[in-house]
Amino acid sequence: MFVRHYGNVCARKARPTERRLSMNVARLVPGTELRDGIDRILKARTGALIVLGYDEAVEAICDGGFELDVEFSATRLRELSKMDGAVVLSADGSRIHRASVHLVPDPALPTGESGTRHKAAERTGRQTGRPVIAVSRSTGIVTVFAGPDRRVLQSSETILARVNQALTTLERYRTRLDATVRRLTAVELADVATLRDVLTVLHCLELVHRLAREIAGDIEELGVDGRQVALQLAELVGDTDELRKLVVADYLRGNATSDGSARLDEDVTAALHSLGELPELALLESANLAAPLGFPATVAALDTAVAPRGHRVLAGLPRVSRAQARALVTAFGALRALRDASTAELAAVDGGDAQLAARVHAGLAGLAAG
Ligand code: 3AT
Ligand code: 3AT
Ligand code: MN
Repeated sequence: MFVRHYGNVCARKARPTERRLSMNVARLVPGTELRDGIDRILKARTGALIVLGYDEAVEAICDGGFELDVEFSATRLRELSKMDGAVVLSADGSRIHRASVHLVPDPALPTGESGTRHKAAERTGRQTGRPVIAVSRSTGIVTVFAGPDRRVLQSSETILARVNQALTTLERYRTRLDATVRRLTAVELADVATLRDVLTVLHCLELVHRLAREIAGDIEELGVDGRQVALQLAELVGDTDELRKLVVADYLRGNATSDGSARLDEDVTAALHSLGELPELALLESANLAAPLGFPATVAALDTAVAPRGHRVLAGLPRVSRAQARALVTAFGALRALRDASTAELAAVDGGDAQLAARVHAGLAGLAAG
């Protein structure tokens, strides 16, 4: 049974702690003053220890140094980092509070670091929960510590290389998706769609969706350096999020969803959520995508004949609004019925009129003709 297989895979699903630091990294992306300051420190090869936030918990472990309370600037940070010790900034990085501080965190706190700067950074991050940035003088590696998390800040070149590779993969997924969608339309109009056809499309959509989300995370980290790739991502993703909803709305099986009722939106959202929860490995077996749609997750069920409600095909027709498409699906219940309807029957639908009926009629006939 797939269910057991799925359960096993589930246990292995783990999010690396790296991702959880994204909030803090937002202040450090290229284009921000703080990142500019870090880049200058890297060029000057002085190394640095920077605490983001000056509250009682931080103050309690600050020894010596001097108070500044001046506005932050990249050059000031660089000059202050030439001295021994840490620089303490406000939480938003807009002010420099203290410099040349010796940090004295609880030595009992665990640390996997060996150098004194990095030990102090990790322990200070743990003790205060504040992000602490260690710029290594010897290796040029920038590490951010916060609470139990640790993350290495990557250069834009490194991230861009990864993003570009992922975009190439996404392009491949997208090409395959488009082909499977065309095939789905063809079998839908020929009344020969099977669950397999639907799941093949959903599988491609899920791959696109997941990879796109991963890329988006990287792009966020690129700050101003990510503008170009952000455009590329948007173009490749296109309207696939809408497409996911439409495919699920077309085939979701359940009592409340046989028409275009308001409950459908909730049920579609829930189904998409379940799809999103499937572990990466479960996606390899299309049958595993059946359960969120309300079908049995078995290989045998893949050959089940299915018929779409018509949401997706109607959405693809020119000048048919969402509301009109909804009303049509509610009235006819299935794409087949819509296609067999006369223009007079189509026009009689809520919010419909002769022009809309003619457009839908001609549109469906055109699609069926290929
Ligand atoms: P220099 O005059 O720069 O040699 P300093 O007193 O300014 O000495 P630094 O803060 O520059 O000292 O630290 C230099 C190195 O000394 C860094 C670290 O490897 C070592 N060090 C500093 N404090 C400790 C300590 N508490 N335990 C072990 N090693 C330490
Ligand atoms: P590098 O990779 O060499 O930059 P590290 O972790 O090996 O860092 P070091 O022992 O070489 O650290 O110390 C380098 C400097 O870090 C010395 C001092 O300016 C600063 N530093 C070390 N410990 C502290 C501390 N507890 N508070 C403030 N500054 C510190
Ligand atoms: Mn060192």
